[in-house]
Amino acid sequence: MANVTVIGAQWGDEGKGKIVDWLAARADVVVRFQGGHNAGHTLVVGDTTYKLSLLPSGIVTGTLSLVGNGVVLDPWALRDEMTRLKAQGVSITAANFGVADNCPLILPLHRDLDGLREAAAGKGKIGTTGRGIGPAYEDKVGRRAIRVCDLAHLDALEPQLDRLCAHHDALRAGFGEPPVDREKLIAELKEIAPFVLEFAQPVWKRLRDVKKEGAKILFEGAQGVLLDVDHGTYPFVTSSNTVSGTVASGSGLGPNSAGFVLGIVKAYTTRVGSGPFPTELEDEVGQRLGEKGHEFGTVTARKRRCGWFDAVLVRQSCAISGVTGIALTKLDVLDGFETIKICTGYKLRGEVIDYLPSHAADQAAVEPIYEEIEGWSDTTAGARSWAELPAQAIKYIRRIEELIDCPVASVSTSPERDDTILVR
Ligand code: 2SA
Ligand code: MG
Repeated sequence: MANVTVIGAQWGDEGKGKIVDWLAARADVVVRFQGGHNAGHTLVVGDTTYKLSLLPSGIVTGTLSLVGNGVVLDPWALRDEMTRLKAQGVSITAANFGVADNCPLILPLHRDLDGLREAAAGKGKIGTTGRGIGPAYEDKVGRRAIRVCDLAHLDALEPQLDRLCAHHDALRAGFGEPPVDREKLIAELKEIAPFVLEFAQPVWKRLRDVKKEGAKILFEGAQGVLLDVDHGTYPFVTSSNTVSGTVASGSGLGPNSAGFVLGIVKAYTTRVGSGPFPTELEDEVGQRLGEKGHEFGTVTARKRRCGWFDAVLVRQSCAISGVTGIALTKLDVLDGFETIKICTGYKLRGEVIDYLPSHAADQAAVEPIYEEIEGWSDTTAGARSWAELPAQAIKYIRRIEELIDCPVASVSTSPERDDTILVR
């Protein structure tokens, strides 16, 4: 296996966790390159379920796991997650885990602001995970962030705190909130600093070194292409670039390191949070998909919105992210449907289009054009070879492949690690 980049090709929750876990066992290093603890990756290994938000999935298999500079890091959330995983028997040490020392930190004031804004936005809210992700990225780009490396220089933090607090105090005042409690913030940073610094390092350099030794690198994306801050359903997006191109800037290796770009694609569509969703089903069919697919957020336990497979969106995601092949997941959720619909195009004010337009109003106005195919009554759950799949299920997969203009590299038929069909 060469290097592999795993990204979500829909709105996240495509089942990346399972695929990444499977690939991690065959990689030497697993790297997170964007997002933060808004991600929710569920790994099922035997009888044990691991829920990861910030830690790269490689940690469960003991593979070297690195958090790249493109991530925004909440050190308290990191400590909690580590404590939880260690209690499940996972070993996490400075030998198998590292964080980039140029990672911006998510501070309590970021979480405050995320919550205040969402509460004030009412119906116009984004539906964020409330983890402070957006405000932390804003401060990074606004050159006011406190970064991991600053934790080793807390005595020299005053000028930075001035800039940071001037900005946040003004925003907080707008919400009728008191200014940032600087003393408290410094005390909290002092308390957490030794924990984070144990793992801090120039990750770009670590990667360069392991690359020289011929290490196979797995880049683990979070969320999905449709949540990308540039290419997604703006403004209903996350605040990072979720596309494969971020591998380079978010980890410090060049763009030629991405290797095989694997797009994870769910056999239907889900979305959590607000924003346009052309194939959304607000009827009993959507309900059935949600129940069969256990569609609840890993991090926030929010109910996910469900709908038919949208080939227009996935084709677009695959193109934007240079996807080499897709991993189709949760096929078994479609077992037993008499007919299954696939969205092949949109109608926008009477005109047929084959892509998702950029403007939010147009995205909300597109009407899906469906193609209907016969379903299958046999179960695909647990299938591990093509031979075990009903003919109609194979037809469905082949049709998806055709419509999205990208080959299917694997099909996943249950949350279990080994219930996977590799397509050669
Ligand atoms: P944020 O918190 O600023 O990143 O939220 C902005 C939008 O991005 C969406 N988003 C997600 N969508 C799906 N899954 C995500 N991760 C968790 C999971 C979510 C959870 O895997 O289950 O547990 O609820 C994720 N993270 C961010 C979010 O819904 C907003 O639409
Ligand atoms: Mg998820």
